[in-house]
Amino acid sequence: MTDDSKRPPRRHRRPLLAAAAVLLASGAAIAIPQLAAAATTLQSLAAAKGKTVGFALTSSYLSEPAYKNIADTEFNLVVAENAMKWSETEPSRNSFSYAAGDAVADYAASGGKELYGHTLVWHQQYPGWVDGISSGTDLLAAMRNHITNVAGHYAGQVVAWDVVNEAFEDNGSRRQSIFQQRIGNSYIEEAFRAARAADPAAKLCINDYSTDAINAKSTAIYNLVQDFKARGVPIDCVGFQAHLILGQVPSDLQANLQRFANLGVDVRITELDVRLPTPADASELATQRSDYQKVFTACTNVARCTGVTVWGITDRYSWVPDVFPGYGAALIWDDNYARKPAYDGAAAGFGGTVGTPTPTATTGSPTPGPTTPGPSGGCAVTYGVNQWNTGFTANVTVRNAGGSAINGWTLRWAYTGGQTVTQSWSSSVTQSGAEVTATNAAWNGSIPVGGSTSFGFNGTHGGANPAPTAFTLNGAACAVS
Ligand code: 9MR
Repeated sequence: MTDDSKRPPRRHRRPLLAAAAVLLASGAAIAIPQLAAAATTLQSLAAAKGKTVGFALTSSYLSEPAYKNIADTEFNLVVAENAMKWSETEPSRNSFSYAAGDAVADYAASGGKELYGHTLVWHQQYPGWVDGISSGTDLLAAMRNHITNVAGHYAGQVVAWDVVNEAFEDNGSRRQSIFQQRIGNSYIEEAFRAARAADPAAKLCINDYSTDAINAKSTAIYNLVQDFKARGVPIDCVGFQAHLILGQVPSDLQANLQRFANLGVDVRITELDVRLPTPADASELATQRSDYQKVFTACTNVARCTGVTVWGITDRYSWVPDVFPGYGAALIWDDNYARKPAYDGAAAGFGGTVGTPTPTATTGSPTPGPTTPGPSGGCAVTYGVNQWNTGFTANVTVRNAGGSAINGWTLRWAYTGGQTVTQSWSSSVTQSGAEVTATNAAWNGSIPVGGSTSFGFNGTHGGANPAPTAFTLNGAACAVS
């Protein structure tokens, strides 16, 4: 983590304005500095909690401006989705290939983001030559050599490694991987010892899925950590992948994280996504928002939770539909890079105050939550409406009244009269309770300084149809007319 990312976000801009006013009143000729919009991002919220928020990067997607913009601005930790796995880094025995992994490391370094290493030993995505090794002694030598080289190569760059990934079955027994079968139970501690020797500064983690609850599998890892600690085998952290299903965040997630923390290791949510049957409807997206909030909240509430990593940025490139046909929409940004309600859930779980609470079956109708206004003056919104008995058509014009071009926009407002958006054009509009989020279409995301764009939608109302009184554009409050 860079020193910058540890610094709490700057909140107090008033003294600067007050000082400028005093100077102006005194007749001094000054240039008033351009005040940048203090947009709340996931990484600013994470940094304020002393945590990191990460994403799994596939470097080729950085050529898409929308992907890169989100990667650049929202996260302060990066993990390679695939580029540092054994098949990528040692495709033939003792011949190492770091180009793809280095691209991820370089991206992290250039943006001042932490780099998380994934993964040194795993029963998937290892090269075919490993399968040809029949003796335990030889496989142990090959595994040590792999770890020594790869962890050595990234020493000084990674903050942590998933040293061993997915070593257990759901019933708590050891997975019968080639490492387990040839080397035996000791392969895990051998891997951790080799990693410590190769990179003494990196935190060494064991990582797995379906361990988010207190269950047989997580208890097997708990027992392993306890045993390693008792015997002096190096281990510093435990990763909980959290590949979750909609509405199924374990109620004991936080308690589970805490019991590991109490053993004296760090914990982390390492691969979060929340899959659902596609296409997603508004109610599922609201549940997903709540799920994200629960996971981020659990991490917030456990001091030794270093942060949360999401397993990708956009639903467009998620691994989920390939592996679970008919499921997807598991991430925070949709196929078109529009923020989903899950974003607000994540932000709220890290203490952000954007958006509204998610309505649930037990809480009844949603209550508008607090909003975080940004500085005004950067945008101006005109909201016009034609209405009849229970229906209406709204037209919204967004003007860029700021000093720099807008490239991609999200406009948010709250409906206080129970209105529901039914159909939109020239933007993608989603609604979660009272909160409405409109995101640019592919063709109208750029608004030059002084320029404007318009979009519209149909909706229903229950008799009263009060116009929204506040809008935010990319997190900053807009003037309203
Ligand atoms: O997201 C990864 C996908 O692109 C790869 O094809 C897949 C290969 O097995 O691995 C995916 O990432 C996995 C991660 O490395 C370990 N935990 C489960 C993740 C999802 O399968």
